[in-house]
Amino acid sequence: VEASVPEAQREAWRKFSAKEFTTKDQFESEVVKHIETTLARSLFNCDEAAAYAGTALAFRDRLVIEWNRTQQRQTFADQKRVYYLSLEFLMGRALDNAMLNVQQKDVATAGLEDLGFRMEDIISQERDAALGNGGLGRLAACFLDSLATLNYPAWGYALRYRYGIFRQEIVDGYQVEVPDYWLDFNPWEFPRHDVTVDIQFYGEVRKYMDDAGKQISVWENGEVVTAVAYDAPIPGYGTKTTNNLRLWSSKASHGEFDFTKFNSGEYEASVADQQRAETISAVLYPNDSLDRGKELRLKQQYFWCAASLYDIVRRFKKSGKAWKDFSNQVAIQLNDTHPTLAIPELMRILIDQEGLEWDEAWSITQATFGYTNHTVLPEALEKWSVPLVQQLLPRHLQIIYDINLQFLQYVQRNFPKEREMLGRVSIIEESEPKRVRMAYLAVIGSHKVNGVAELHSDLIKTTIFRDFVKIYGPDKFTNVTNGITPRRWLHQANPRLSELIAAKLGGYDFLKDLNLLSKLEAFVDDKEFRKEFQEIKYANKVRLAKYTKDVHGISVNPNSLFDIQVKRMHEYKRQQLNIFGVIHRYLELKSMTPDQRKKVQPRVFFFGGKAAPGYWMAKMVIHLINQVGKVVNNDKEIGDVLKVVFLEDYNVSKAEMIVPASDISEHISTAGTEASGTSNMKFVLNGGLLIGTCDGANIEITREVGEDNIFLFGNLSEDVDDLRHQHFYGDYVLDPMLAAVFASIRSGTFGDAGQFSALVDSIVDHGDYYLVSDDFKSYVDTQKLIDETYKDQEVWLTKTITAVSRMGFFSSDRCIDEYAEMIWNVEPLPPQQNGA
Ligand code: HBZ
Repeated sequence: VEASVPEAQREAWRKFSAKEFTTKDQFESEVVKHIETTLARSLFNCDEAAAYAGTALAFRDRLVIEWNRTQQRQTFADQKRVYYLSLEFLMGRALDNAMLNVQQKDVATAGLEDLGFRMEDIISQERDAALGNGGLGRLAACFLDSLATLNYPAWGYALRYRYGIFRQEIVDGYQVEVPDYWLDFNPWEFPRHDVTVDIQFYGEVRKYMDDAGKQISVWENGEVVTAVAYDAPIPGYGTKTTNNLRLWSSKASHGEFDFTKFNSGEYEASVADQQRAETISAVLYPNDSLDRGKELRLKQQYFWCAASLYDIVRRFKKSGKAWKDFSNQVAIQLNDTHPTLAIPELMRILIDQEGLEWDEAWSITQATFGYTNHTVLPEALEKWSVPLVQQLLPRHLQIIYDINLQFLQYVQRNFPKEREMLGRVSIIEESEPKRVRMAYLAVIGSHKVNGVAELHSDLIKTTIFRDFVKIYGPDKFTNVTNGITPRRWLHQANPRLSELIAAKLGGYDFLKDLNLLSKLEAFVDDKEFRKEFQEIKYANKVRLAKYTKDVHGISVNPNSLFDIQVKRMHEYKRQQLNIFGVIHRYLELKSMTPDQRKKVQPRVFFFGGKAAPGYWMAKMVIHLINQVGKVVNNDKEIGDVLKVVFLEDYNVSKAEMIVPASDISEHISTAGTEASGTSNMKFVLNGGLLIGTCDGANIEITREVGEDNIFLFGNLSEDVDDLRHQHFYGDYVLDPMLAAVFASIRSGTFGDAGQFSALVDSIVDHGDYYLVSDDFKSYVDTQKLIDETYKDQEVWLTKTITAVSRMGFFSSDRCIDEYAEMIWNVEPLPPQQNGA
């Protein structure tokens, strides 16, 4: 029962109800109040960190007011809600985003100036909330921004990791991982010590017959860990809607210590129990494309799914509605297979706790869940060992077997002649030990399955889920091409460009309706506009050049062509292709006369990205990039014509500085391997062109911006199988330019060749799985074309402006509307109910 203030006293309450600041003076008064009282500091003791804290707390208060109101309105409206389950939300910094979304950054900038601080310095005090690995986690963050901006009633659910993705340091050219303890000061979260859920692990299942002769299962004698909710407000842009992101933290179920143990002298045991419980939410797993099958990871997944479902079901039950209405009130989206245990968990709640029959529980479950797939790479598909699931979640394993039995019987009835299909589609893989195929469970337990770009959505239907298309028909499978939020990735990252666009289009409406960018194309020949557009790009390059000098000690000329590849390090993303191309360029330059060299378009190659700590091949590529940089950057003969920079510790806040500074960015995965990519969209939106393969969203970007405004190269996904076969049978010749690159590596040009032999061997001797050699010539030729094209700055500028104006499709607002209509069947709160 919730306590509320009696009717008669509400008048007094309302009189003093918290109000938002709207003026500079009010803002300053809030900041000073927080610094003096909340932080207990003074005029004589206020550094930038304190000024950040005061500013953040002032904005936090603002958000909280709208957040509370939004929750009330959404409860009152009683519409269907969306729950986005993601183990990762790569949020980045919150302050700048909050200021821009509530449209008070100007007020705050002026206020801080009065108090003696520069806004830029204050913003950069904040640590990134880095609760994610890469694209999947950042997509979830963009989706939250769009859900709030479009007034959908929506919650995110995740884990409150004590350590987010590790910080990357480069020491002697090698990656070193440093822990990211980010919670030191986090004003954006609210602990809800009253919102807790006890989560069970291990134990056993007891079955008995009830009086009516029905079989009942009880899961008992397990170990219990408590989930505590921490909430973060998610403000929409230019709306009062402020949604909620709920993060679960684990703690021992009996509070700090087990006092029985503690009092009986078992101090160590009681502390150890407590630490064991807290370990569950301690750290984000840093693998972005490999399934490691670790018990702690499975514990994280169940802990988070069970706590979130308990919360969702509790909220539903408060409405007093019947179970048949559950899926009319609740849509749950599974971001990859990580939350798939939510499917058997909902079945367990409905059957074991609520007493529903299997068939009804199953149709509710299927109608509730949607599943998004983000990869076709086999090594990334989650499969949990049956003995592990049996031990940790004995009741869930029974339910999974029951789901499988029902499913296989259905397949047998409908495809009686295809007996081999049963083994192929079974949720249980008959390996040693047996394993649960989580992607199959997710497909079977959801009403819709989507890929994240057209090519990818087609590929899942013909590869990993081929049999399921036959079983369920094609309508279960759909596509929602990824998108990005233009608030963070244009307005926040590139304020001058956003302002210029607003000046031309007569306001900032394009930030809410990105298709309005198309009107920019009318200005493509406008001299003044072109000049300003180009100046902004140059200024953004100067900013990155300054950073490169300050942090890495490398001088780069902002008049060079800036070529950027920033993303997680992975063989399929082919940073090795890029660096081999750089070596080829270096060898060419070395063979030229000084006069010839002067005619070459100067270029800076920027790289950035983390390698999973156990992925030694990816780490080897980082090392090679740094070694090449060391040689090239110090070669007096080469000078400014070629520079190579590895930007340490790539993350969201650095992306906001890096992305607007590109002339060209590289999205060069082996065709058919990159599900979508999202940074490709960010770069084009900020006036950079792409060099890319026909993969993921590159294909749709080409469709939108036109073939003339993108540099595509390489083999197509339909040719990949044949090419791999040719390598297997030794039926190919190594490209001679690539052979020369390898020869120079082997000769020790970039340090001891032994350090890179596994990388070279993987291509020369071990089948070149990612087809680097097959695409090398096409890549080099296309880079040449880019040099030529860039020489005519007017032509280049026309391409970039045209491309920007055609990027409307890639707003995450469009994605969210598609999910809402095709998958969730939810509506935004209408204006009269969203506070507008
Ligand atoms: O998801 C990425 C895809 O590689 C990229 O193409 C796509 O644009 C993006 C959004 O749909 N996938 C990931 O980022 N995946 C992970 O980070 C990941 C994290 C933990 C895992 C597996 C994958 O266990």
